[in-house]
Parts: sequence; C-alpha cells; structure tokens
Amino acid sequence: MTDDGTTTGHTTLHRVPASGTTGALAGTAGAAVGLGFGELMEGAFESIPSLVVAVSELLSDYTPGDVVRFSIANFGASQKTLLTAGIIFVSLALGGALGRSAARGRPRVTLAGFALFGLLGGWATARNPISPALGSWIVGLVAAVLAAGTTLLLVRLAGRRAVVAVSEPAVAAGARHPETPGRPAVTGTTRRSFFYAAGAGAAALAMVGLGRSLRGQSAAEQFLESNALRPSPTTEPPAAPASTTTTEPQAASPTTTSTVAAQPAGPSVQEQLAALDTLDDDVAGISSYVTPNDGFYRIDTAFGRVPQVDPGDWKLRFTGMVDNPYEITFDEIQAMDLSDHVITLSCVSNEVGGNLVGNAVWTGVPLSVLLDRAGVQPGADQVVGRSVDDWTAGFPTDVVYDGRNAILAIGMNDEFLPTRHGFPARLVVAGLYGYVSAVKWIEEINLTTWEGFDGYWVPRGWSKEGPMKTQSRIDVPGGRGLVAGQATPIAGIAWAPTRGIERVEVNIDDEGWLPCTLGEAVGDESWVQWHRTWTPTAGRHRIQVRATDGDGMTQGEREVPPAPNGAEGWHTVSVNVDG
Ligand SMILES: Nc1nc2c(c(=O)[nH]1)N[C@H]1C(S)=C(S)[C@@H](COP(=O)(O)O)O[C@H]1N2
Ligand SMILES: [Mo]
Repeated sequence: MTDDGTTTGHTTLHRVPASGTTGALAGTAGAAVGLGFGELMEGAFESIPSLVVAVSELLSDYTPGDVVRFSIANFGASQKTLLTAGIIFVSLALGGALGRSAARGRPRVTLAGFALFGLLGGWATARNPISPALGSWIVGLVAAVLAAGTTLLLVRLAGRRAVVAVSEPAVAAGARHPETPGRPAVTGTTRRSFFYAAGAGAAALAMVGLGRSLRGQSAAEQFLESNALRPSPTTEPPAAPASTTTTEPQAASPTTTSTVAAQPAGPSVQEQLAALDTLDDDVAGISSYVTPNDGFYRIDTAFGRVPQVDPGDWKLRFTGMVDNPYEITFDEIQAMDLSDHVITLSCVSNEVGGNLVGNAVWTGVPLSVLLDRAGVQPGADQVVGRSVDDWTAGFPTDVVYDGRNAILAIGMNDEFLPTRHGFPARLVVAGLYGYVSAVKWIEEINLTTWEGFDGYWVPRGWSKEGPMKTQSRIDVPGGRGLVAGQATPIAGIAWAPTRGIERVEVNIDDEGWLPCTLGEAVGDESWVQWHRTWTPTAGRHRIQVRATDGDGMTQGEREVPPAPNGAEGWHTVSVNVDG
C-alpha cells in the first residue's frame, strides 16, 4: 500500500489502475500519434510514403484476385479513400485494444502489439520501390515506440491521478479497488484521461499538419510550373508568308483533299482540331470532344501522393530481348521528332455508361522508333512497361508495328503530362485498355516472350490481352427537367479505337433504332460525339444507345460485367418528362 496511496486525514489518495475505457482511449491516442508521426515523416522526406499509404498499397497488392476482379474499378478514387479510411479506423481500434491490455496490467501485450504494428509499417514502407529500406524501417519502429510510449504514459497518468476517497477501515481491510467509494473519483479520472488522450490526439494532428506543410514542391512540380511543352503562341516569330496558305476558308474541313495536297505532310493535329466541327458548342451537357486534363479520369494503384519523378534524374531503359539495351533521358526525348495523336483511353473497369474514359491529344514519340533503336530480337513478342512504382503492363510487340499509334507520350493536351497522368513519360497504345498498355511514370521497357511475363492485373484475374471493346454512352438527357413537346437533344459519345465508329443509333421506348448525327473526329483512334433531337411526350421514357464500329460490328444487347476483359451492353437511361 505504501506507494499506492498516501494518507491524508481520514481518506487515502489511492492509486487505481486505469479503467478499460481509459486504456482504450490511451491506446487510440497512442496509435494516432504513431500514424501522425508517419505523416510527419512523409512530409519531411520525399522518398518516404506515409505509413497509412504504405499499408494501403501493401493491402491492395495482396488483395486476392477474386476480390479485385469483382470490385468496381481497379483502384478508382473512392476505393482508395475507403481503404485508407478503413486502415486508419482499424489502426485506431487495434490501438484501443492494446491500450485496454495496458490498463488491465498487461503492458507486454501492448508493447508486442505496437511492435508488430511498427514492423508492418516498416515493411510496407520499405517494400515501396522508391523508398530507402533502412529509413523505412526506422520510421516504422519509431512510430511504434511513440505509439506504445504514448499509450503506456497515458495509462500511467490516468492511474496515478486517480484520487479515490477510501475510508481507513476499507484500506485496512485490504480493499485495493474500492467499489462504491471509488465511483465518483473514477469518473473524474476518466474525464482527466480523456483530456490527456485529447492532448495526444492534438499532437498527432499537429504532426499531420506539420508534415503537410513541410511537404514542399517536388522536382516534378517545380519543372511543370516553369516549363511548357510548347512555346506559347505569343513568343513564336510571326509566320513567314507562305506560297500556300492554310487559312483559306475551303481548307476548314480536315478531310478536304485540297489541304492535304497543298501541304504534303498534311495538316497538323492542332490545325485539324482547330478546324474540327465538334458538337461542343451545339449540345449542352455533351462530353467535350477533347477531355481537359483536369477532368480526365485517373486510375492507378498509387495511394497518397502520385509518384513524383525528377525529370533531371529520370531515364527510360530498354532491356530484355534487344540487341542494344540503352537508356534515354527526358531531354533526349524532347529533342526527338514529337508528334500529336488524338487517342481515346479507357479503363477496362469502365461500366456500361461509366466515365472511366477520356479523349486527349497525346504528344510523343512512336514506340516503333524507340524499339528499333534497341533492336528487338526475334521471338520477343511481348513489350512490358514498368513504372517507377513497379506497376507493369504487357502487350504484343505486333501492336507496335501494325500501323496504329503506340507512343511514348510526354504531352497531354498541349501540356507536359500532369503528375497524375504519368509525368515525365507514359505509354499510350491506341485500341488497348489502360491496364495492358498505358504505363504511367514509366522507367523501363522490357522485351520478353508472351509467356515470359504477366503484367500487374493479369494474375489478379484480368485477361492477358485487353483490346478495347466498342462502347457508347448517353451524356444527355440526364434524367429530369424535360418538358413534353419541347425539343431536347439526346447526345453522348461512342468509341472503338482503332476501328472507329461508323454509326450510332438510339432506341426510345423500344420503338426501333433511330440514326444519330455524328460529330467530326480526328481519326479512328478517337471517340466521336453523337446527337439526335427528340421531342418527348409526358411520362416516363427509356432511351438506349448502340454503336457500330468501322468493321461493321454493332454492340450487342447482352450485358457483360467489366471483369475480365471489358463491359458490354447498351447504355440505358430512364427519364421523366413533365406534362
Ligand atoms: N504506373 C501505373 N500506370 C498505370 C496504372 C497504374 O496503376 N500504375 N494503371 C493503368 C490503368 S488500369 C489505366 S486505365 C490507365 C489510366 O490512365 P489515366 O489515369 O491517365 O487516365 O493507366 C494505366 N497506367
Ligand atoms: Mo484501367
């Protein structure tokens, strides 16, 4: 009793072990401090991902194929947010359980638990291909020490400050944990330990905030801020008077042969786009012909901050079954002959009617030119791209040489690639889903055999080959605001790279397929906009769309889910028309 209580008059200030609730509170706060430390380190060191992010990546990597296959998208934004939130929640809850153990007099369980946490965090961080191994382990272990230390300290503080009025006889009788007299004091203790835990929680949040503020601009962001893909038009010298002018009115259509005849090379993609008769201004609510970078869908396995690649250090290596393995720098690529291509990119996870699709002007170098320089050996029938974050995708070598655009892109819609879309360089292969081709933040192109390697999503249940299926989507009408007797557009987009779209039809209330008007498009690798005017009657209506590709194949009615090789079916919308 001597070190547990001091006698003051008729009562004893008695030390009571922290209650379970208090312990849980302490453990939760401890876990928060550990996680907060991870955020602080992420901000302080560019190559260290946050612990939460690292564990998210770990879990997503080891998610069994079946789970991933039937999940909505291969790591779209909402799935990532859910997983990250789940990890934070579970960490705090487990921290709470470990705190409870400490309060129940089993601090070793607490220590062991947090040590396991630290090992998991250290491992998750160390296995990230861009983080230093030793630093990662240190971060994990220090986080564990801080978490365990905070928990034990809070539990101890709660216990020591428990002021329990105990009558002398009760103490004399050996009542260590007096029940009835203890109640009011214990309530005070809980309040106080809540106060301490809140303090630790605030410290955790402060570390998160400090980490965020330390997180400076990456070299990639600095480069993007001060460099432009093309000199801005105002800095260009005035155009020299040419014998053939490309601005005469009859040259407005990109398909007129006179333009091509006047310029042997043909109009540039920029010129074609400027002259293109899109539906952008004609139909309210239709997807713009070119998807702006800000609005372009993003799919990848990167959690937290996307890979930040310093273009000054970066190299792309050509390896494997090639005669001349070589590497190329960002400057060297920029000095090459860059060309523009309008290519629609879609995710295999795109549901019928979904928005994991975009159309952009990609600027880059043909992959064939780069591979020829490496000298592809006979039998090397697979091209595998690998990113700085160790994501991979493979496709047949043939597609590089079959006439479609398969490019190493450094530009997207007249800008350098945004970091989210793969800065400094990525692959874009027309007609293939992103998961088998469109490697962002690429650092290696490896030539191998078809059997020699499976890209990231293949062992996770997605098809090895991913040719894009024909899809069409209704953008408008969206649902409400329609008035009977008032003409309204039915409009959207359709795509079938590299076959192109020949025809789009809509079917209203099963009354038969009606042809739609197509907007102009730059080539068959791009989507087309389509529309048709409709004057509805009052009531509920169902609209369906189907497209026919350049090979004359029409989308079928049968519904197929995205896994394992792309969704099929007619996009259908139902609308209510007011009388
Ligand atoms: N490094 C890397 N590249 C990647 C992915 C990835 O997870 N990591 N996902 C691919 C998938 S599944 C798609 S659909 C496209 C999406 O490209 P976007 O985000 O630029 O639209 O990127 C591809 N490239
Ligand atoms: Mo994808």
